Amino acid sequence: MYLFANCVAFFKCDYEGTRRVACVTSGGTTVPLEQRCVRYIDNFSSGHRGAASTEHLIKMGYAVIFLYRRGTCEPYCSSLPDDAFLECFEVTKESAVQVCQPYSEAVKRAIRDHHAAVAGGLLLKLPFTTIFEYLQMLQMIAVSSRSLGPCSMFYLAAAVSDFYVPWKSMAEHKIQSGSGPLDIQLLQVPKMLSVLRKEWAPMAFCISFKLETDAEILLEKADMARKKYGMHAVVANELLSRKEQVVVVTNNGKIPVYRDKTSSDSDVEKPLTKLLVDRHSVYIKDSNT
Ligand code: PAZ
Repeated sequence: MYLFANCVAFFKCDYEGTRRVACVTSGGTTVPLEQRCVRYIDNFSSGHRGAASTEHLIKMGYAVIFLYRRGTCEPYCSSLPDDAFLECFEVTKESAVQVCQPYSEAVKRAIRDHHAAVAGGLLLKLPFTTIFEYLQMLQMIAVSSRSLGPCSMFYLAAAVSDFYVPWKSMAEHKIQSGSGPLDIQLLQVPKMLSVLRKEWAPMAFCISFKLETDAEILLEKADMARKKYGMHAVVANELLSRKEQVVVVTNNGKIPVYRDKTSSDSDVEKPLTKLLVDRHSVYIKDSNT
């Protein structure tokens, strides 16, 4: 209920205007193995793609709902150490807390940019952990954003579990190790992308991501996903090169996007989001005619 109220309030302020709203999903979903969860299946996603893309989209005028895995990268934190709170701050002799000198500029910038985005109504961060939370929250966001029509964008960079244990067949208590080898049947997670496109937010501009480790099958699988789920674009990436290059697969062809290697602080998300925002502009224009 609280989440729904939050989303509605977030959208309402832009309803009269022309603000575009992107829902960026980020990080990996977990699959609990027990109802009183002690163990779960996880994946590698760091959330870097989603966090960096969020910053670029906000810079380009979007309001972003950042649906992210608790504990993964968040926008405006990339230049801070992993344990920012403990490493960036120190206690003075007078018991005041101050920023340690080497991090002074990075911390100030992160705090300033984050506060500006939140105070300006341009960033709403919603954390998830499990696949169940993720799908429920995505549905709620999509349904609440329906009234934005083509002005809403779904940028689905989260690594969503393919297999899960249904709640009803999940052990209630911690699985005992003395009972021999573990035999659990995982069911396939229903593909919610078609439901998102057809029912939850049929007018939204939808971009999904496809990750493979085998370059031979990547582009074909991305194009198959585009057609099967009716995506406007699928971003294809390989595990090892994902920070350097991606390929945007659309119905007009395949466009490679590279990180600018001449600059050390550049990322592939900058040209990627620019390309997708341009495509979104064309989509909005076509929807209005
Ligand atoms: O989160 P990250 O920056 O470490 O990696 C990004 C990514 C590879 C998870 C993303 O680009 C992606 O491909 N997501 C979809 C993965 C999939 O389900 O195929």
